[in-house]
Amino acid sequence: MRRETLAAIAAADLDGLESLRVALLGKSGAVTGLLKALGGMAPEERKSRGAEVNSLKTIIADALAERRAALEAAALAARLKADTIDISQPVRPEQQGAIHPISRTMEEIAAIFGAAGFAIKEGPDIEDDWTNFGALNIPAHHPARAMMDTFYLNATHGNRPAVLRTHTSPVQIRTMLDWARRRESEPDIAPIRIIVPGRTFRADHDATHSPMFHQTEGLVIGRDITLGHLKGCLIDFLRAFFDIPNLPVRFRASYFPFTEPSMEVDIGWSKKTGEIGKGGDWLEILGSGMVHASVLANCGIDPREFQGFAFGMGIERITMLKHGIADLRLFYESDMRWLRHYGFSPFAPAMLHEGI
Ligand code: 2NL
Repeated sequence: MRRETLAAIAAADLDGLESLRVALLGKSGAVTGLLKALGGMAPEERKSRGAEVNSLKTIIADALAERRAALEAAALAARLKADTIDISQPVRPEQQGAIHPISRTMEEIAAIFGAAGFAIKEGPDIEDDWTNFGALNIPAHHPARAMMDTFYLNATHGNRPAVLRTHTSPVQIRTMLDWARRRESEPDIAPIRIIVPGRTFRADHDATHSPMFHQTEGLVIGRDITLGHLKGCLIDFLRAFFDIPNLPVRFRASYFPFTEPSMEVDIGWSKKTGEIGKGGDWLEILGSGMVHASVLANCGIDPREFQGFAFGMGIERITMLKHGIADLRLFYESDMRWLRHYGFSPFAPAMLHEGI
């Protein structure tokens, strides 16, 4: 039996080996049967037969294990031989993409304000006319609401007319509404400090206007936020963004329906050479102001308890200024040569510690 079994093991493949193990050592296997038979023997006979049968069992178990190890090693060696990788083969010619300059500017703004503790908020492109206009103190017959300037959708949003948002301000409106609602159960929640980058839409198309463009707005609301905070914050931002430590910044009284007082913010430049930071001329960069008491009230915030500032800027314009891009329309043409020239490396993201 030993001779026949060892010959069968030596000739078996992996599946055959398992069948042999069951047939020999399994519950009703041949060797198991011999072991069971020991029980019915006289003590003398059991002693000599027992030694014999147990040694047979060990020999068979060892032979099974040895054959299995040999078969598995051979299978692995065959796979390693078949699976070789040709490391001398050249890599596929993958192309490296680039970050669009509009995205880059919004990332830079996020890095600067992020370092100052601002959170980023986003919202939908389609809004109802109350969130886009009414809440912002823009009256019913204001020219900004006219079809000439605003894209109205052939639809309603809730039961209000739906529009493509004309600025990112509705995101701040939603943020204030949520904040006021949350404050009812959490009176000590942190004040609002957000920036809102995103797409905006106006029915306007010429050399300096695109029907789709980008803005970033900011909003800070707290118990004791002042015009001084507004000025310090925007001066620091502009100097970081244009990377000019003593960049001249000028605040000029203006008007927006949603802020009071309102100020436009100019930076120093040279009209003649286009150089930013010197030259004695002024260039308008952003709009700002203290959030109008009616806007706070529209959002459920008591203007006797809270106040704050807001600002907004057009991304296309400051991107053109910073990088000397002459024509707005090139941003949207998807011309690969232009994108490769003006794009930014995805492996060098906007980070404040290196200077923007
Ligand atoms: C500009 C001017 C500005 C704001 C935007 C704002 C938003 C809320 C309340 C009050 Cl929810 N104000 N936003 C304020 C002042 C100016 O943008 O020239 N943008 C391109």
